[in-house]
Amino acid sequence: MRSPYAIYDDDPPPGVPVLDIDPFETGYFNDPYPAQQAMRDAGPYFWLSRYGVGAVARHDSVRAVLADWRTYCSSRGVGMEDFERHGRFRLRSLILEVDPPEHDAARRVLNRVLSPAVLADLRERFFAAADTMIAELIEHRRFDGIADLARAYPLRVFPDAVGMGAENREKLLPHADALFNSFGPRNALFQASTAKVNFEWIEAQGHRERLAPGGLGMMVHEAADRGEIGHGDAPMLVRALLQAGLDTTINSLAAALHALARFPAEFDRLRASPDLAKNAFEEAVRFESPVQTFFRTVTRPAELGGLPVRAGDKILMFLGAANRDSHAWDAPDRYDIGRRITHHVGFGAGIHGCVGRLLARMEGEAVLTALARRARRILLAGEPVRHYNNTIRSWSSLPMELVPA
Ligand code: HEM
Ligand code: OVM
Repeated sequence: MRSPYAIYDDDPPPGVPVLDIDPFETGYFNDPYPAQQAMRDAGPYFWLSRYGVGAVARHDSVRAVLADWRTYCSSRGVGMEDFERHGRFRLRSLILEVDPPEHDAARRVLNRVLSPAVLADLRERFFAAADTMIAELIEHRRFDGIADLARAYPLRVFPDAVGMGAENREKLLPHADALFNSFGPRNALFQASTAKVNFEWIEAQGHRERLAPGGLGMMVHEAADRGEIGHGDAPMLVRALLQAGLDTTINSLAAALHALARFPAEFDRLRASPDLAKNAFEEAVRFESPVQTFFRTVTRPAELGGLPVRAGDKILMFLGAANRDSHAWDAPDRYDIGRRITHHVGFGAGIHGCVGRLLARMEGEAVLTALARRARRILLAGEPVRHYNNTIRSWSSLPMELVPA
């Protein structure tokens, strides 16, 4: 069956298995795991007939696509739409939606702006804010893991780190929701979320006069002063930080809280060794894969696991399915904070692999370290409520209780 939101009607190349799964509807979001197993079982490459696009879900296939940017490009968009055939939803990202050589300069600048040396200066503030927030929540005992922690903590530290003005920070959230919906089909989720936002607002937040001195945003402008990127490019790279840096960390913190509550033995391990906080966060990114999918566009004929790949086709990469592939992990459906997880693809991989991952990990380490020190138990105190998004695996509510240590 074709989706009413399909924008391609191509048949698959010969021999490529066909699946009738819709990975952008609420039934899938509620429980994607059986469908992800079927996708991995189908083969190294398969076709999603509802949308007329190719897809990869096995760990080795997803890594192969991520590693080969010449064949699987980003410059025609990393959502379902092909920039060469369709209108564009917003101004092109100068880092996410470009290939080398255009990608190189922007990436070099953001690598430096989000480098260990820069983040070291933010570390104390990030850890102090997390500790204060957890101490307050423990006094309340019961709270909402999303509104009061997973969302509140990044909103407290991240816009400050970028140097954004004090007003309207919460407006970043509906903008991120709309953007991450826009990578999928133009379905009801997309329509409802984009009706609420105006992308000129977030573009304006990247302008120099809005940014505080010493922040990550101003560092992007200073790189333009040194000629490393054009002056016109700086606001757009600040936009990239604001668009990519909040919803992702919110939902990975949510994933970590949910997993630690569901796997109490893992929380006990974390309490016994708070230095596992960093790995516990990383494992939550593997386990839940807050960024579930991105597309690529095929630039030239190729093959994946012996199956033919046709130039011009779109390919959907299931990062979440790859992160639970039993060929890559022992007991992939187990949240295990001691696991060696260097090969997960929750942050992508290759030239577009997440440039903000050190900052994300610092937030995760700060929150989980504070929890490990101050809480004896972390419990679900009610039914979690999902928030649906075409790209992000998300919660709108996570009722929790913290028992003091
Ligand atoms: C790229 C996930 C946090 C900024 C990516 C990609 C993924 C990802 C999967 C690859 C996109 C692709 O291959 O097309 C995540 C997750 C995060 C996170 C799961 C939180 C746990 C952040 C933060 C920032 C950020 C905090 C900014 C401070 C970016 C940017 C790119 C990117 C700018 C594009 C990089 C490029 O194209 O070279 N992220 N991200 N991300 N991320 Fe993150
Ligand atoms: C960007 C951007 C936006 C959203 C996500 C992202 C995960 C990058 O505007 O460059 O990477």
